[in-house]
Amino acid sequence: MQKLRETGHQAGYELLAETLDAQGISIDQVKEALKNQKIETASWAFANSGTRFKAFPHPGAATTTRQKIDDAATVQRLTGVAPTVALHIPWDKPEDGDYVAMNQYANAQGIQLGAINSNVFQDNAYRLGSVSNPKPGTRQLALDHILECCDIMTKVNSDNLKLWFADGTNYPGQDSLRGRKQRMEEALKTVYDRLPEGSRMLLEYKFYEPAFYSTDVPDWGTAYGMCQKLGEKAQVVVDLGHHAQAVNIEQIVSFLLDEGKLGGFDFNDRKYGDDDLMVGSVNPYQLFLIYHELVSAEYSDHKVAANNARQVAYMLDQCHNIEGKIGAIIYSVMNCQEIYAKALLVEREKLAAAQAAGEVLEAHRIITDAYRTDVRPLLAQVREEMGKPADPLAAYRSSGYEEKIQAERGVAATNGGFQ
Ligand code: PSV
Ligand code: MN
Repeated sequence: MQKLRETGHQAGYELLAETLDAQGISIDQVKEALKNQKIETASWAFANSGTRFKAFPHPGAATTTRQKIDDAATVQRLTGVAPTVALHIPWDKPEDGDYVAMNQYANAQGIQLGAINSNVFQDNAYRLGSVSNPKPGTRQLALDHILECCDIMTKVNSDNLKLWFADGTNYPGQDSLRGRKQRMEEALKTVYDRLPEGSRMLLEYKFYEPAFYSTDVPDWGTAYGMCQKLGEKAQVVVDLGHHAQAVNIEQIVSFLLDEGKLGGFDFNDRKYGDDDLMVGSVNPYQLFLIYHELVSAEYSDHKVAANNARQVAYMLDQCHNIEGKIGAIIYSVMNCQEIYAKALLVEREKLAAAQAAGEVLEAHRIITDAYRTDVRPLLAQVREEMGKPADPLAAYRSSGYEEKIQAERGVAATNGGFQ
């Protein structure tokens, strides 16, 4: 494969361009879409992480937010499609409290700060939950934190407030399920009314963990219902690791798009639980089918779905426990590029005709043909046209950045589990 990568991509690119031309697909349109693709990185993915058993320290892993910003800027420099980095508060609270300076620092490194993620799951006060907690004082503590996140958004020019709640119960009878729903809705309403001008609230769902019996926003239907009540600035986030096995995520995506309620993605992959592995590493076909729904919506004449598809916030929410950080994040971005490119190659008109005629096998074949196309020469061409390395991961490995941060930062101490 190494040899194949080194022989250049020109012949493969030209063959694909000819094929697309014969199919009536504009290669320029495909390349334009790929150049405009955006994937947000997450600050916490640059730091050490682990399981509840052990967090292995990776030499050079970021410990400060400035280091995380430096690493995110490196990913952007090499890929050109990761211009923003999401923050998690208080993990990314500046020591001097100066968010404006932190934002300026990020901009000077060539990136913008992205979604502000609140954290209402780490304090001791949250044993029985945050905004759904039976105690009013704890609910207020959590609410104050989320409202502080709204203020931070204004300081760092962020348009997205991302909310995930660990709230739930461990035992039947522990609390009133309806009571918890009502407390959650009340808090969300207060936050919604305080969203900065022009921003969105992105609500994440997760079916279990850390709560084991009930979770207060367990699925997309609950998140959708809550967002629907709140108004148009509230939308649902789909984290690929937050479903039971075998759930059809692409169908959820299609439903939300059709309703204009898809806010964004937390991209990752998994085999069993919320494993936070690299996106596209275990089930790239699922990722392709999700991207196919997005592309179909974007190029459809259904206005709501098309507009929604253009505003989706794509983010990597992953934990790199044993494979190193920055290389893994670059590779994840490349996976998103590859899968998006394949989805752009679906012969959509032919597909619609096959579907209308009830030609099951033909419709399926059109989809799988696109999935099986080797788009790496196309992406190498796109990257070169963007002034980026054809193989960002190889470029990272030979850049000396990893050696530099290892020498400068050393090996950070970690505790037993998730940091
Ligand atoms: C929860 O599992 C989650 O996916 C949420 O997005 C959090 O904000 C993130 O992980 C980081 O803990
Ligand atoms: Mn997530």
